[in-house]
Amino acid sequence: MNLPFLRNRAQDVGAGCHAPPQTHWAGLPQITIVGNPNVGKSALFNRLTGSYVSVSNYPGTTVEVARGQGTVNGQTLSVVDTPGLYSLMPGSEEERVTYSLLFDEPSAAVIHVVEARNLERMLALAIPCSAVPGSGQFWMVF
Ligand SMILES: Nc1nc2c(ncn2[C@@H]2O[C@H](COP(=O)(O)OP(=O)(O)OP(=O)(O)O)[C@@H](O)[C@H]2O)c(=O)[nH]1
Ligand SMILES: [Mg+2]
Repeated sequence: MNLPFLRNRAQDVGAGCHAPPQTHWAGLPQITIVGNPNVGKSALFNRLTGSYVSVSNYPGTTVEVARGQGTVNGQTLSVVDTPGLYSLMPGSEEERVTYSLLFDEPSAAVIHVVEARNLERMLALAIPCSAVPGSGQFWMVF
């Protein structure tokens, strides 16, 4: 995962790499990380925030929202990691958590993490996620 335009806040301010990521960073523009289960959302979250949430090669690792703070192009942002989902028609509790967050908390940017090997399956989520009402930019990260 190569994101040269992103700087880790841990490098900026010396935040602890194991700081709990649950604080709500009220008032900051929010970027919300979404995608299918097991595609690397939490790995990206950890990279952006310098926090640590569980990463494992097993779908359904993240079952609740994690929040942290990161810096993108010099701007401090609230970064949110979400449970994986297959569609915006929630069928499980984890999917409902992500669905509610997307619609209840408009994001400055939604980051859709996709696995390049399974693009066709991943892209089914891209169109609805890029069109969430109230959200700003839509980025896709491979
Ligand atoms: N090859 C490769 N593997 C990665 C990358 N990022 C994460 N992984 C691996 O992908 C697996 C899933 O990573 P997670 O970050 O837990 O994925 P997730 O999307 O948060 O998964 P859920 O919380 O279960 O939805 C782990 O085994 C990671 O080590 C990447 O950029 N490249
Ligand atoms: Mg996860």
